[in-house]
Amino acid sequence: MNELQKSLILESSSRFLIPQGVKVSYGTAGFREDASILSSTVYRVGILAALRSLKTQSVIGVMITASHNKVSDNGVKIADPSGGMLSQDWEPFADELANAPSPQQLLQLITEFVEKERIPFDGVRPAEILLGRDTRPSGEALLEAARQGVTSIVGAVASDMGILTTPQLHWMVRARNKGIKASEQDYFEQLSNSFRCLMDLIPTGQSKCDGMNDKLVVDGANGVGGAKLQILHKLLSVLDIEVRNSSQDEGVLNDGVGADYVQKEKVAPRGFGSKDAGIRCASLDGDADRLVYFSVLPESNAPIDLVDGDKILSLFAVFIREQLSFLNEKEDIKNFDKSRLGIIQTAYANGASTNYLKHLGLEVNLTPTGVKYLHEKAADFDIGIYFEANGHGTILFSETFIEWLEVRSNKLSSGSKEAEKAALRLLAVSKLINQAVGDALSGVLLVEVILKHMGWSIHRWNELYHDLPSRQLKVKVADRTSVVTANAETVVVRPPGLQEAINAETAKYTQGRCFVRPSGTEDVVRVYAEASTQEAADTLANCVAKLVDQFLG
Ligand code: G16
Repeated sequence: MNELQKSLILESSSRFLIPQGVKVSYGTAGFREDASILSSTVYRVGILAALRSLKTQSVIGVMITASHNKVSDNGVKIADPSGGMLSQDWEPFADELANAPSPQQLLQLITEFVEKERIPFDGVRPAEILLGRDTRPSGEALLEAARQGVTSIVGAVASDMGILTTPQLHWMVRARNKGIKASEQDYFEQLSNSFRCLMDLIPTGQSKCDGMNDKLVVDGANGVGGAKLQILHKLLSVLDIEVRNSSQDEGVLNDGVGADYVQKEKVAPRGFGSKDAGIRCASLDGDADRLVYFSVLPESNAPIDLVDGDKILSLFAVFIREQLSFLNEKEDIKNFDKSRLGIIQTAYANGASTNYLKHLGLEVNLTPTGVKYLHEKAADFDIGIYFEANGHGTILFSETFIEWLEVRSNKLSSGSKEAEKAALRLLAVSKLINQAVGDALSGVLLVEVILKHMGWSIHRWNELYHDLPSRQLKVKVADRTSVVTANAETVVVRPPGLQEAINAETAKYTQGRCFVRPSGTEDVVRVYAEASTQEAADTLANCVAKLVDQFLG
């Protein structure tokens, strides 16, 4: 780095000093805090993104969002060249950078890192960063902080892509790096075109769901997703979608609405009630990277039948498996090896879903919470389907498998019609479902077309298996980082004795399962419990929450 570069960093970072006593950490999905203390963090992430862009010689994304968190929070996520989350080996640097106490120490850290990573500064393609934000009021100022961070690296270009869903920004980064058209309009066109293609491939006589109102009502969490879905909807005349709780409405972001609320509390979001009984409903989260479905029961307090991420995964798995079986019927495709289709879940996956998927003969893998872990594991397969129970997930297709499908779909046209259609369907799914990150908008379209393909109502879908009763709780503790877990978060290794106490409690319950882990997005320890009855799951969760409090309170 030359002297001009160094003085530029010193000068701009002096405008973004860290508030006294603030220490931030890179969590499950980047940095998240109360928005009022975040500008120095976001500014520094801007620098990091520009360095990452120079290192990879690719376009990088910075998304200002705190997703499912409350409206006064905000956060920042980085999209790597593939469109996925920032490579994990850069996370420690992100932590150090965000916490460097003074501009001089920040500069020293950057200088050392640039040398260690051999980040090229001269005679190379300049850094290029796409910036996006959700609808939070703090977003505009934080985006400006990110822009100033990016442009403190000489020659770096920051493009403000405006208000977007998180998955749209990840999609754009991926598209730009693949050299394909990457505007928001291109995103909508790719989704709507591949959706139409799948609709055209629905078997005749199957296009009406059995005994089901065809309308879908979507809760937009008062966030960015509702308005974007309305734009997408205009391109898709075949779908009957009503959006409620969109950002144009009066409600507060994620307050009594949204996928996180619906999935954790298992109740209808604001604006939904017994009048909606029997209608297929879905809920997005604040930045539209999560999706759950539900149907409201006729009782007056509007309880719901929840169709969570595990069931979306199961629906996708059934459909993909069916297409693979059509392909496998052809003699010349027998050279599939069995590991092509992989399923990825976390410990939050309902035990009944894991049993169901294994019963289908599928390979189920467990990773820690966080899309970054699930996505990485899914990339080991030709088709990797990953979902968290909270509704965050997608289907990844390997490049080689796509190429293989393209060749086969051409060859097959003279042979088996079913195999040809199956190849075309899989190709369309690979274009519809976001290959960069979980995306509620593409998820809605894929669920809708698969339900039509199967001729299934939401009730038929929900009957794939019956969830074991479960309960999730949050416990406020003095220092959540004192909980350390292992084995994909199923075992507590610190503080000593806590796991033994959890085991003793869990053993009292039929089909009991329980684990605890520190959240990476909120200042809490999360408790998850499962048992044969709701009462037992609630009691187990409450007892273990008390144990957490005793050990850490
Ligand atoms: C983020 C991550 C998800 C994770 C969720 C909760 O979601 O992307 O993978 O499941 O946080 O994480 P934790 O339990 O550590 O708080 P989002 O939708 O908030 O970005």
